[in-house]
Amino acid sequence: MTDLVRLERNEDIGVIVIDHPPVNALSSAVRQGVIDALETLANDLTLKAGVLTCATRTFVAGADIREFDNPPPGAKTTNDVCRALDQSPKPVVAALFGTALGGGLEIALACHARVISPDGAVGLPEVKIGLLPGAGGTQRLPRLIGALHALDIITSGRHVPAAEALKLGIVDEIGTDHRGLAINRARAMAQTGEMPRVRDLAVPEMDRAAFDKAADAIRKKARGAVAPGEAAASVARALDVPFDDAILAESAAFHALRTGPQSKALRHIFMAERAAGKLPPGIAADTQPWTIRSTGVIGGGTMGAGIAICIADSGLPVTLVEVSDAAVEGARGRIAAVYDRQLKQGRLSEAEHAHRLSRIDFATDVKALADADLVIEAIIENLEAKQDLFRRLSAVVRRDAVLASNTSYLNIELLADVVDNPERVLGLHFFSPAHVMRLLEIVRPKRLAAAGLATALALAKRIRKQPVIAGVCDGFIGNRLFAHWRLQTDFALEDGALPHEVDAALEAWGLAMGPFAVGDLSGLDIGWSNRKRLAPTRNPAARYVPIADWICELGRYGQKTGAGWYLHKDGKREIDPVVTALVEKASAARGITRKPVSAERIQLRVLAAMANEGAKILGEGIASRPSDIDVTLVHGYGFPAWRGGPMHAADAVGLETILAAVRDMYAESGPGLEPAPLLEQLVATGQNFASLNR
Ligand code: 3H9
Repeated sequence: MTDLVRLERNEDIGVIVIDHPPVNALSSAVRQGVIDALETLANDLTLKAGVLTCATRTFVAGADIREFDNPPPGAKTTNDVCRALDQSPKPVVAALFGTALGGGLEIALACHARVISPDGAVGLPEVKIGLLPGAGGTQRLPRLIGALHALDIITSGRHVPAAEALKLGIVDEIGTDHRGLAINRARAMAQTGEMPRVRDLAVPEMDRAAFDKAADAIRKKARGAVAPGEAAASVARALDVPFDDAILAESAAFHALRTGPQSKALRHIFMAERAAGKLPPGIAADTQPWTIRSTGVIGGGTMGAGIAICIADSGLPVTLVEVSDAAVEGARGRIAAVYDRQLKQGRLSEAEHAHRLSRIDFATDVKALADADLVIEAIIENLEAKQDLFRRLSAVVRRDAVLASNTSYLNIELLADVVDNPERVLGLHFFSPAHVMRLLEIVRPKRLAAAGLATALALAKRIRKQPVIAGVCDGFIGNRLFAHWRLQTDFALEDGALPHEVDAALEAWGLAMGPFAVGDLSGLDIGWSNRKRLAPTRNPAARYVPIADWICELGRYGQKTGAGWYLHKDGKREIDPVVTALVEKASAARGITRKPVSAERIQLRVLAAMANEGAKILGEGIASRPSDIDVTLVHGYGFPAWRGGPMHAADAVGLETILAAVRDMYAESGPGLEPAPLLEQLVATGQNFASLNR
């Protein structure tokens, strides 16, 4: 046995305890330890049966992700652990609690029975890191609960709560004393000689056509991600191939995914998410956050209402302040609409619906926030208006109350300037819809106290957001990169592509929806006014169509008619011929012949422009590490997670290629696209962005 696994004795039952904090990941040493403990259990005549459980806060949360890049040679595999359980001469019962995930659930499925604590959950989340369950999960789960349920759990990667796990038959019993229950069950099984092995069960009868249809739908929904389709194919083998052959095929598929680019990118995002949630270098890791018990939100528009919902969902009370009774009613209606929909969809119980609504109070005077520990403003995006509000707030709230702005662009230093005690002022930039989008940019003015930053990180965790810390600049991390992304898609139109071709190129690359289709949804008129703000800065001496002209024309057309780029027919979109006609008219008026632009060029230029701006953001210290930029774009802007974010994707393409594309774009378009000094330096020294992650 290793230090990480011990065998405790409860009379005639051997309790194997994995003790590998923080989440009891199945590292090679743990796998060896469990195999050794099973051998001791088998050989010890005083022991009649075994229990497999863990110390600390959770059952095994999966294989150790940190070993995936360089697996220790010759180490025992998780399949070896499952095989040892299958071959055990004595029954072994898994005592689950916390989250039994991935390889953790797989070893539990190889046990002879499973019990779970009421607040526990199980799951096979491997697809989320670009893998499939590689230790029998795709074979044992269908045998236990049927192939259709297994397909859902494995390809969604969702956590299955204890009660559902019992209903489905993944576990045999629920109880608060999971260890005691498992010991009793193991003893009873030893007495009856009952030792059911999941591998020996036949997959329950099912409608094969329904399964194939579901598997097809999963492949289509994956948008370029390979793991869900591979996982579905592996589950299908449970229906078609003998167990041992299917296990070999599952293992081969797992290793192919593990060494492939998508899983590497998704593992990078997994680690990046956790790094982004920690205090940055230069701040003591043990800095204590201030306590947040009561909160206020000012402004009850779409953003303010969404933010209030996030806070109420987390169990904290919130007072929402609006300017008038009528505006309060508007905010109340927006919030009720969200909760009513969740109730109707069965995502909230009647009681929870009432609780959440009861946590939100409304007021029309900021004086209602006199006792708040944290206030987030979400009023109009206007510096003077926000400064005026912060001045008024400063006179009302406690001196130690945190004051946050939800601005997406404005200089938060200028808000800190107008309040008493500027060390408590910061940005909390939520994304729309705030109660859905996971990203929270925490914007850190220079004077912000370390404890203020710790408070923002603690709040993010509490309201289940993915935090990323950004410095103060126009657009912070996300919008600054996004502006470059959008600019390149506009330039692609000038170069000769049509909106649907740009959308298709980026959707083929993995984006959920191309930028013009997104504009279509938000309305061409809105797209138009945004674009005026981000007016293309292309070199006026260049030979291109000043795109703003015809975009404005289209904007006017959209405003007049409510039309977009596309016509929507039978769920399919088709470019509106008016759009093509306008583009051609604008080009002809300038004597320009439009030429096709390849999808590859659009994809490379969009990526290169983002990576270049990302390098500038790093050089200026706005982001602490490239991986923070990746997390921002993945969680706030629909960048495909399986590409690992723009900085990881740029590394994958090769920084030399990226820099060459940036130089070309700069030559054509001029200011704004200067190659970033950091990018040039990385290329010159043969390094990549990953080398800067810490
Ligand atoms: C797998 O099992 C393959 C199998 O099929 C076998 C095939 C042969 N490994 O998230 P947290 C660390 S694939 C290593 O902040 P929470 C994490 O990095 C795996 N480390 O806590 C962090 O470290 P640090 C399938 C791991 O309470 C610390 O634990 N399993 C692993 O918010 C705390 O994590 C998964 O994909 C790991 N597997 O959430 C599950 N997991 O403190 C992935 C966590 O240094 N894990 N760490 O930053 C999770 O979903 C969440 O971490 C969990 C806890 C829900 C468990």
